[in-house]
Amino acid sequence: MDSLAAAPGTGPATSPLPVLREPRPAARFEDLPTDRAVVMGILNCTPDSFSDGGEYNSLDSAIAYGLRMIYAGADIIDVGGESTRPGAVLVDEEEEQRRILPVVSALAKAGALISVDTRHASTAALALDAGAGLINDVSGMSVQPDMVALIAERGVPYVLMHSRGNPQTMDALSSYGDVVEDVISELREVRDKFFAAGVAPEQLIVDPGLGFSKNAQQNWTLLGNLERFAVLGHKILVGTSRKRFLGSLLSTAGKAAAPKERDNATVATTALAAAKGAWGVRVHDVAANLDAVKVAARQVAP
Ligand code: PMM
Repeated sequence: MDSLAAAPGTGPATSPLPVLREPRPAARFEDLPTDRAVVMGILNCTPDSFSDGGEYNSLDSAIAYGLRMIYAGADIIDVGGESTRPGAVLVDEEEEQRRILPVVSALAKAGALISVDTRHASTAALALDAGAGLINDVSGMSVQPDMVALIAERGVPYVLMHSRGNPQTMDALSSYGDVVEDVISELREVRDKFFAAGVAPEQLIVDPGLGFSKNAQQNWTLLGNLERFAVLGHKILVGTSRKRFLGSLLSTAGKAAAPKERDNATVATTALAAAKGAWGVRVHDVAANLDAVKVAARQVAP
């Protein structure tokens, strides 16, 4: 993805990564910190993210970038193989799996807690087999029944993000009465499908899905009312990192700020979200956002 293409350390690998001789048990969801919000680092394994000419180098670069985020303090690495940007072309499941499974496997063997950003139950199942610890699904209202069944069967944590339609149709689906109430009630509707399949409440993490079938003002309203999502009774995850609504906020002479120019504003939204009780934030710049959640934890601590 373009937002990662020029990130530090993602250039061509000069030599392959060494073989990991002593795999470690992957970190467990149960052991995540509870005294501050959790930081989920974004690892988009789409061709334009690590395009350095060679398949092998792309894989190595993705793994190396994941390791860098672990060194920077990420609690979870969120690995995705399909761009979910508005208008993005959907990829088939085989291609998605080819992109992400070696990365999931390598980072899990290095001891990382991995979530997999996928709308496909087949990819989710293979990723869990490869060592992933949770599934992050942006399908929202369009969640597939086989995904619901898989989460019930495997008993793993699952991020239920609000969205309408798919990346190609979602921008046209942003008509709400009260955006906060509507998103909460639609999340409840989908959540109940998981309950009906036997998923336990503590397995579910809800996410308002900023930028997914929402315009800029709706994103700000959702962020400003994040604490109201507590009514659902689940952990709350938020993704603001480098999103378009930050680009338009930071416009210069009518031109939106580029994705990589949105990191400082992302840190500010992270602090706001964490102070409003978010369980976790999904971000590109791990180190800076980790600082922000630490600051926010001091604001809300007794
Ligand atoms: N945003 C994107 C992708 N996956 N998952 C969750 N849970 N929440 C989000 O807000 C979210 C997501 C799109 O952002 P990207 O293109 O920068 O990855």
